[in-house]
Amino acid sequence: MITNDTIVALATAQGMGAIGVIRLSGEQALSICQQVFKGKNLEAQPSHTIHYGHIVDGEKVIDEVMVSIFRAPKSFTTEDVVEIACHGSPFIQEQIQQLLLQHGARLANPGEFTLRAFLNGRIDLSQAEAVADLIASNSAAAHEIALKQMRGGFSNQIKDLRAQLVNFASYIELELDFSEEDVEFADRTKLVELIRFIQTHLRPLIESFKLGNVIKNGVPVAIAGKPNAGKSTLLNALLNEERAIVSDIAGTTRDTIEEVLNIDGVSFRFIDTAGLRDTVDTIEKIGVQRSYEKIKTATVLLYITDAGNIASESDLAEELQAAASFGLPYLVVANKSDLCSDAMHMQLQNTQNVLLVSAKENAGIADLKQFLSHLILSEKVKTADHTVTNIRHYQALQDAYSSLDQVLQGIDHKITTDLIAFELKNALNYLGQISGEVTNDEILGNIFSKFCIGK
Ligand SMILES: Nc1nc2c(ncn2[C@@H]2O[C@H](COP(=O)(O)OP(=O)(O)OP(=O)(O)O)[C@@H](O)[C@H]2O)c(=O)[nH]1
Ligand SMILES: [Mg+2]
Repeated sequence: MITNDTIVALATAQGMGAIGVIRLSGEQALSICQQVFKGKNLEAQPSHTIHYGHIVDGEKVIDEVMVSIFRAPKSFTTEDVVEIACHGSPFIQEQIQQLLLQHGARLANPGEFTLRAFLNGRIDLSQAEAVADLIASNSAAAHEIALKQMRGGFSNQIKDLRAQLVNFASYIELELDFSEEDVEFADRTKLVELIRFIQTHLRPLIESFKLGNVIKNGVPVAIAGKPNAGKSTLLNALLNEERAIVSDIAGTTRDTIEEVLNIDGVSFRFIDTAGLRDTVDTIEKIGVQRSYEKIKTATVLLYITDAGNIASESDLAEELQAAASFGLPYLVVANKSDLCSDAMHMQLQNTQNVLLVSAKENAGIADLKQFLSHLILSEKVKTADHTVTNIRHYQALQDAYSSLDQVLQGIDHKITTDLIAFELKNALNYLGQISGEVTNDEILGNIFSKFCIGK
């Protein structure tokens, strides 16, 4: 990987804007910019300063600009970085980029600025990935997690634990060199202790992924129940928009409908489904099948029931039973509270896991939103300080955990030192992949190709 040439890219979004920022990074950043800049001798200016001037192509003025200078090593990439803030016309931006290319810069690859920051040791790999997550974050919760990770997050902790394990691994390797002499340089009891200690740190991180992943992508909430219960009306009430078709004909919704709503800084993905019933209608049947599939992938189930139809204890018990049968965290939403008898109203209010609402009259909708946000935010508190949102990290953590299990079993069964050494090496390898202490071109290519150009 070549890192000494000077790269250029538009750092702001493509298209028209008030201003556009073009970024250069590399040894020649200042000298290349100077060749097209009129106003000052940039190369004589100190780091972290901003300068007014013009970008020119020979005699022709292209734009009036502000140029910021960040000298190595105090810059995003640790190289000399120059940022040209120009007017945000796509034409001007293109002209300036072309000029810089003509004067010796090279167009940056996707994520190449961040890649350089990583290769130059300014950030580790998980921090680099957090940069991409931060840019993509679209809710307060996703933003908070990405920011924590960008500041070092759990990868610092993993690095520490790994360093302790490296120590033991080197003693074990040493034993292999003296294999004829039957010596133990690595204290097995202490090794077992350390491994258990590491595992207690890995476990909550692994468990946090389930939640971290849904926070990043939106928490899927299935809205399910019998036909005509008012599922689509509820979706509309939540969104405050006539999104789904509502009618008094049972079996109105056939296909699933998904919409995202941000509640208290968390994105929820509401999925309205076809009413659950046995039907001979071919299309509705497919819809019902889809409902079951969608419910399976949801984090939370809102089981909607028509409170006007609940006449007895056994009716209620049946609906509660149906909701619980999916094995998900659920809430029975007793809809149509406006049609419900006073006695039943009282009873439903005092039943656990039941919330009375009227989707049609918009009653109880705020309580429902509060229930959902509490559910997720309290889960978040329960999980680790750090939340894993990245599937690559999740896999590496899991692999490291099971390699450590293998080492423990190996010691327990007194297997040969070379097998223990092998599993230890695997564990070190997986742990190292998270921060990028262990990496290869394939991993890097995979991560950085997903970045946008200019980041
Ligand atoms: N009185 C009253 N009627 C409601 C309420 N919510 C929904 N309805 C009515 O109940 C009927 C069915 O509503 P939908 O939202 O289409 O029900 P659904 O559960 O989506 O039905 P399917 O898509 O067929 O499974 C419609 O006539 C709605 O106007 C409510 O809170 N009170
Ligand atoms: Mg419907």
